[in-house]
Amino acid sequence: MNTLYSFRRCPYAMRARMALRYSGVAVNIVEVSLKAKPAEMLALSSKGTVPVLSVNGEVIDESLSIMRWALAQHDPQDWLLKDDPAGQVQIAALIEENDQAFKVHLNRYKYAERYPERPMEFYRAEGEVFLRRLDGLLEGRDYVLADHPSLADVALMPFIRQFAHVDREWFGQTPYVRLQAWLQRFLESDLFTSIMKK
Ligand SMILES: N[C@@H](CCC(=O)N[C@@H](CS)C(=O)NCC(=O)O)C(=O)O
Repeated sequence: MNTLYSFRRCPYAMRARMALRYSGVAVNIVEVSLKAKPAEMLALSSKGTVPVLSVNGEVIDESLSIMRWALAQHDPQDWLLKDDPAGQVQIAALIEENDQAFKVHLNRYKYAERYPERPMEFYRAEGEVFLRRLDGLLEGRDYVLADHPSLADVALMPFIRQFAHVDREWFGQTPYVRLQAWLQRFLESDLFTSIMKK
């Protein structure tokens, strides 16, 4: 049986669960406590982060690799943009920017009291650059790289959600109305609601 060690509210685990669910691959999801990680998970991957996928004797312990593994099994809506090499380069670049730079800004904005060198608004403005960029990509289409979701949309969405939810009122009054609609569409999607069920 395929097992995914997951934590419901972890954005990396969310994106892995969405890709697995979309691909239709059956997985048994084990909700772990980050304070008391199960020994069997640590035996598979000693770095101790979720998500971890154990499948046919193989262990995949990076969320993006889990997503790519799932899509290699089944990708009915072409999230990989398989006939669009330029789009594939953009997928990788957006995810890289999200996981490296934006994630840092998000953490500092969310936990600004831990970074008292600067006010919260400073960290928020740093993250906002990425929001503006994504909003620009959504001009004339519903998803950031195509008129259907790609790996980039799904990989980024849990992080944009976190950023938006630090101060929903602030996010709601920004000029990024396309990004707001994009996020709302994901939040209401069967895909997202199904992976967040308790
Ligand atoms: N690069 C990893 C990052 C995963 C990650 O950092 N997950 C966090 C939870 S959101 C975690 O497990 N942290 C370990 C801990 O809190 O003990 C991935 O993409 O899978």
